[in-house]
Amino acid sequence: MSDDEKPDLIGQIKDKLVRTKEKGAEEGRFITGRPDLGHVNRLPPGQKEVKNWPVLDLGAQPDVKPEKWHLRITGLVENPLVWTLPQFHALPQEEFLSDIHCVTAWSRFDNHWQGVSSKVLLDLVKPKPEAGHVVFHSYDGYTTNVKLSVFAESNVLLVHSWEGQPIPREHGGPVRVVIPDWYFWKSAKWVNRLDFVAVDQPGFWETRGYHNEGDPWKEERYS
Ligand SMILES: Nc1nc2c(c(=O)[nH]1)N[C@H]1C(S)=C(S)[C@@H](COP(=O)(O)O)O[C@H]1N2
Ligand SMILES: [Mo]
Repeated sequence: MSDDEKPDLIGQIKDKLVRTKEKGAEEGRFITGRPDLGHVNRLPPGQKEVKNWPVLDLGAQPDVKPEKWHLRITGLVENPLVWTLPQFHALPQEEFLSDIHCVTAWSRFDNHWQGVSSKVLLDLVKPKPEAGHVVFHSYDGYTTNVKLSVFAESNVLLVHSWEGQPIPREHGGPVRVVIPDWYFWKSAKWVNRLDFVAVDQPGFWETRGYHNEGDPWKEERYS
């Protein structure tokens, strides 16, 4: 290749760089967690980035057959309901990229989730004014609690897919919760009931020494 065929090389590289940054900006629309921190520091204090996805749970991974799965919404709501998996898939779907921060000090960036947003759920069930907290109940007996305001964040999803594939059983399939702004113990796997309550009910780990909230940026690990 002669030199006059290359004068555009820098231009091409610049174009590519711009396209990459544009793509990043587009993808950034899906990162509603902390976009402001996206490129500055996405690793909360005391965390290490991992590329794999560790499995953590109480040891028993329930085998919830898709045709048996259901989600019940109970407690202080105008419209209590039960969803089967086909009904859940028929709801408006959303995709998000978000980071996982586990209290055991690993973080995994840019997980691509698909599922139903908490907003869609809240619009349908309509929490009563007294409802201040949500307690997640799972098929393995696990429970965890968040304030209703935390559940209502726009990046909170009930997910059925990760990286375009159904969530594997060990990671909480058919459906798990993802609350990206909190440590991952708040993201219930194998979820089967959301209970809206007036008085906070600390869950499995919250009654065993974990913090009641769990903001990784404040290192709310243990209480
Ligand atoms: N149902 C259920 N959900 C759960 C747990 C559990 O034991 N049971 N463990 C929690 C904890 S402590 C963590 S760190 C994450 C781990 O999710 P992962 O195994 O998909 O990484 O799930 C959370 N959700
Ligand atoms: Mo955890």
